[in-house]
Amino acid sequence: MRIDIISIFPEFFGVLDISLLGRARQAGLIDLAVHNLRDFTHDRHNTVDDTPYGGGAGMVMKPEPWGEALDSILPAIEDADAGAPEGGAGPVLIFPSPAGEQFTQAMARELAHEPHLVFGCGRYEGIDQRVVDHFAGRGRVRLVSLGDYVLNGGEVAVMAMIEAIGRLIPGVVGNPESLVEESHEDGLLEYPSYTKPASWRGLEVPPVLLSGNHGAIAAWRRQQQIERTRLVRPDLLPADDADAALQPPANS
Ligand code: 6GU
Repeated sequence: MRIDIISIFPEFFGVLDISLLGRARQAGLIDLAVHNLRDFTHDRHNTVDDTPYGGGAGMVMKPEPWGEALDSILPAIEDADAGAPEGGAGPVLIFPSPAGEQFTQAMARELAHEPHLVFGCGRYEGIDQRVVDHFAGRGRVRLVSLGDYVLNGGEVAVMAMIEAIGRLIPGVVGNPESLVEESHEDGLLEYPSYTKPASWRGLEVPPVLLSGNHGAIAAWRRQQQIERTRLVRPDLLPADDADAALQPPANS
């Protein structure tokens, strides 16, 4: 997968050199480039923002540097994709924004299949809306929010999205089985995990996990998932049919 990031803080993404995603890049599974938005300005101060039309607090990111930065990334892709079918082809252009649709595990799964993602990190009060409108005609544009709170800019949000998406790319996580039994993969929170020692500071590992009874262990884990989800995230359970979650997974 090819990933391009545009930001006024390219140093933010240095951590993508290390850990799981760093290894995935070294292995050639992820081809990632970070672009400095200020490289696409032409004034002495490398200005990327200005006051909002209509007044109000804060600053808005100017459209021209964004236009040039995205132009420099997108046409190269259209060449690379030459011959690809219309619609559904070309990169997905993602603008992190608290005004966007909510990022979910389902969206991460969907985006993990894309050959090319472009992330445009806004700062200040956001990017001139015409950037979004213009590029909506040239690619698939999505405004995406991490959740209902406000960050200072898109960088941390993009880091979270790339980590969630990147680990779903085949080969990035060594043991694909470890991706299955996780929070949100089956619509429930994950069950609690334990390792040795069996007794620690007076706390015992639940005996069923030491029983060797795989059926009983699976049933206990399922029960724990449902209880946890009911307690802290009841919104994840089917509203009119909460008992549906009590059914074992179809493949067990
Ligand atoms: Cl994607 N961006 C910003 N600036 N704030 C956020 C967010 C994104 N998601 C939640 N809050």
